[in-house]
Amino acid sequence: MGVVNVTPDSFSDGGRYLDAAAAVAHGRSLVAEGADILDVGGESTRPGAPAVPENEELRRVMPVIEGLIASGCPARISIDTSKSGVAERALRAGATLVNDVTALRGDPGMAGVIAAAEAECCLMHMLGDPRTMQDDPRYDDVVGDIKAFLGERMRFAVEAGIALDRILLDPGIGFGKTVAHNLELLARLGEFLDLGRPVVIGTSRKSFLGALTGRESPDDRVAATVATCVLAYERGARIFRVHDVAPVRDALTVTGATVSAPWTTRTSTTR
Ligand code: HH2
Repeated sequence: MGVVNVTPDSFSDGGRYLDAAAAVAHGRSLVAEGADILDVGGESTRPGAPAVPENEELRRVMPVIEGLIASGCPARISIDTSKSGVAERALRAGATLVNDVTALRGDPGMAGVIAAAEAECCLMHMLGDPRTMQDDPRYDDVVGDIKAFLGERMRFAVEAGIALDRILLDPGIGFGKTVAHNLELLARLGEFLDLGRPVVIGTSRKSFLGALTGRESPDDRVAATVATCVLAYERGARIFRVHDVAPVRDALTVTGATVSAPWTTRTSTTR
């Protein structure tokens, strides 16, 4: 899943693709690099980010979604929003997935919009909201607490009419988590497979990678991002929300081939 941020203030690429034509070209280049899904977003969720009014979010994302569809983009289009009005317009224009970082808690109309369109949805865990989430986040057991949360959100979504097989789950790396929380989530990511739905993981260029490597610029965290994606793949994640598609695609191609390699090359002498 390649990230197409149409925002002035996203933490790693804010302001780079504000112009719709530049964002469409960027999306197309991510598809050329191997993205199967493009996640188009018009509101930053970085810690402390200001809320964006609906009309402004629509003004940012709609020309990009329409431009991608008009250009015959072969990737699925995801709309990264927590507003039902934005999701509805995006789905009508051809998006097929709603990536809601509030997991259907932000807007009471969201679940109904997704259900009516028979769209897919990604339910992500966040502690609090982007303004407060990094203020001393605490858990009894970070994996157990988030699993329980995602299970409850999944039941809510199904009761609202969203088919179970349209639901994706994301533990929300960086959304109300310390560095230690993020590392434990990655190390124990396989436990989320118990919930029975595909696991999405979004580590791309995030600040915990900067804290670990000393890389201050998000642009310099690509190798660290690749390492987390390889690890997450090995733990069972299958959708990787990233800014740098080509290196992650190569790394996952090799990881996937290795993990699923048949052991037919063994001979009695090498055993
Ligand atoms: N992370 C970001 C935004 N949306 N969605 C999901 N499902 N999972 C994530 O981990 C996730 C997400 C933050 O990254 P980015 O879009 O680059 O930054 P910003 O929110 O500042 O636009």
